[in-house]
Amino acid sequence: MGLKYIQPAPGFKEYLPKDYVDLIDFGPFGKEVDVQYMGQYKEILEEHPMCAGCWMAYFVRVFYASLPNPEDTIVIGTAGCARLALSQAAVPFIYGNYGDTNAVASGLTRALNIRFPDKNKDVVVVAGDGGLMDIGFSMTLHSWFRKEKFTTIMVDNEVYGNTGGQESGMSPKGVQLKMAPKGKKFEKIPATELAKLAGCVYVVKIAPTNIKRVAKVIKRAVLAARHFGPTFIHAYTSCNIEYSIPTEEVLKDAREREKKDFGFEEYMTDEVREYFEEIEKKEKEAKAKK
Ligand SMILES: Cc1ncc(C[n+]2csc(CCOP(=O)(O)OP(=O)(O)O)c2C)c(N)n1
Ligand code: SF4
Repeated sequence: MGLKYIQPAPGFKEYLPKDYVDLIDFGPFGKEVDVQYMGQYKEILEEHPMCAGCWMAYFVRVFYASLPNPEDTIVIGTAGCARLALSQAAVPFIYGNYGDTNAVASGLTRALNIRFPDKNKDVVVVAGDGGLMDIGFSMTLHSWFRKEKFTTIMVDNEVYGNTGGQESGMSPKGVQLKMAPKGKKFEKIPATELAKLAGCVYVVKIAPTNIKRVAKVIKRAVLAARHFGPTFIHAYTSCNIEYSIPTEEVLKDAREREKKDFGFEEYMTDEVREYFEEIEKKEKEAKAKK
């Protein structure tokens, strides 16, 4: 990882696959890319085997387009739908055992700090609601209590999608699923509230209806984790298959859920707020000078 690692030795470039060369020449490594130009440059994630029209797949694509320094990022995932795409991307990916992502990320973050004390190396966990709030619950919470400096992104499709429709702690109360036909008996776990209580310095709840806002919070979460402590994004990423949402209605569904129970929430500590104000002011000044 790092720009040097991505750049081939002189003379070697002509022997590399075209996809790789395009990534070096037209990809987002080492540059600022604006998420609204997705599709107009070589993306970190282009092909994946997730279901057609899956909103989680779209979110993962946006996630890669939003990383502040993709060349210095390692992504950790686990069993679940998202890893089908995460493992196809041009950013190093580690497959943590189901439930263990935040323990793996804790060790990795510490190791990177020892190996590269003067460089920023970003670790981001992207995993499902089952992986983070059910089976990985203790690993997730304890990484937050320990104030581990990495970002956790929960792609919440409110079901165990990858294994065919079991109920998750994040499924809404009353919902009937293929493998939970009696209906869920209790409310969704209040994940963002737990994150705040456990010490996350930046916490967001979001339905990805506004791509620029998604990009902004992902960048903020990674930067805040780099300097201050654990950060958490709870994103609604619907499952077309288990919730029978026709592909052409995924955005409509996301907008409806946004109104109902995924209204945008952004929490940050005072020191994180001051930090963003400072860097965003500098960014504006730099843009005005151009
Ligand atoms: C320790 C362990 N327990 C169970 C499984 C089986 N398993 C694989 S994916 C999955 C559920 C995935 O649900 P979620 O984390 O919500 O992600 P989604 O597929 O819905 O995106 C389960 C139970 C496993 N791989 N490892
Ligand atoms: S099962 Fe659901 S969440 Fe998984 S890839 Fe298919 S639509 Fe997406």
